[in-house]
Amino acid sequence: MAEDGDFVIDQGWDAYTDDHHAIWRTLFERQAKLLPGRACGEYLRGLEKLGVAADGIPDFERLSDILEPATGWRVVAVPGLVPDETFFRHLANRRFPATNWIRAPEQLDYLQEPDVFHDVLGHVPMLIHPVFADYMAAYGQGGLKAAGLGVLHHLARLYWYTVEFGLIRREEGLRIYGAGILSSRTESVYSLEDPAPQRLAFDLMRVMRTEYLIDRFQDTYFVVDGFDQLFEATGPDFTPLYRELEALADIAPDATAPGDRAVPIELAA
Ligand code: HBI
Ligand code: FE
Repeated sequence: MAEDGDFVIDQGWDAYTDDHHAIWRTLFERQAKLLPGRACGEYLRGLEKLGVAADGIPDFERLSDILEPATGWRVVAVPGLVPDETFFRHLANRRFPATNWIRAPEQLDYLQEPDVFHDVLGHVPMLIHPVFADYMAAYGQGGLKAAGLGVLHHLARLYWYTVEFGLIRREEGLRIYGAGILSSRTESVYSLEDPAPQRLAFDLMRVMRTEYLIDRFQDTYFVVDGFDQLFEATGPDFTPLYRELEALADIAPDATAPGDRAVPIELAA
């Protein structure tokens, strides 16, 4: 499985200390209190099926042995952010590259680069959902193509506003599926309840035009109606879309644009 140049390392599960597992426990227990009623049901079921819990940093082999029969995905350990090309190739081959180290105690509330908590608590549970699992693989394939066309920044935005910070509409209200929110104590609340950010109905071209900032809460969240909508969005050949995008201006993270469909927070039944 490990191809040269794919940055895959051994997770080193036995090398984790009690302190490492204690940091995981602290972070997990915080989210366990917040996410019921905020995370989408598919995510919560994924967490349960994978046995991701407070006891400590999960063993990626164990997670992969549950994931693979369900959706073909495995979790591989990497030392941190890997080059875009490598990242997309892993996703295209249904390998989720998860960082193997955990943040320091003083970084509990924020860290720049994804650690094992962000990747495993945030991203992995959704990979047991068949449609989302297919979306992630399709995204990887699209990324390899986009890299070839030099339009990666457009696709990175799609990843950012769905896989990292996506919201989904349910009759009981808005729910979270984006990993960047699910793994953040503060943004789990802000994204659903704060009147400051705008929440817009998902629109593929609008998302691919919208810039993002990586070191603060989002000014804009995009809301999908379902994961089928997300998967179908990756259906068409993006080449003509990229040509269209080249002629359209980027949109600032906090800007509004013609055609935006605002989604109100109180989506009472
Ligand atoms: N590498 N390990 C890792 N994890 C990521 O989430 C990641 C990455 N490399 C690039 C990247 N994400 C983003 O630039 C994607 O949008 C391509
Ligand atoms: Fe992430």
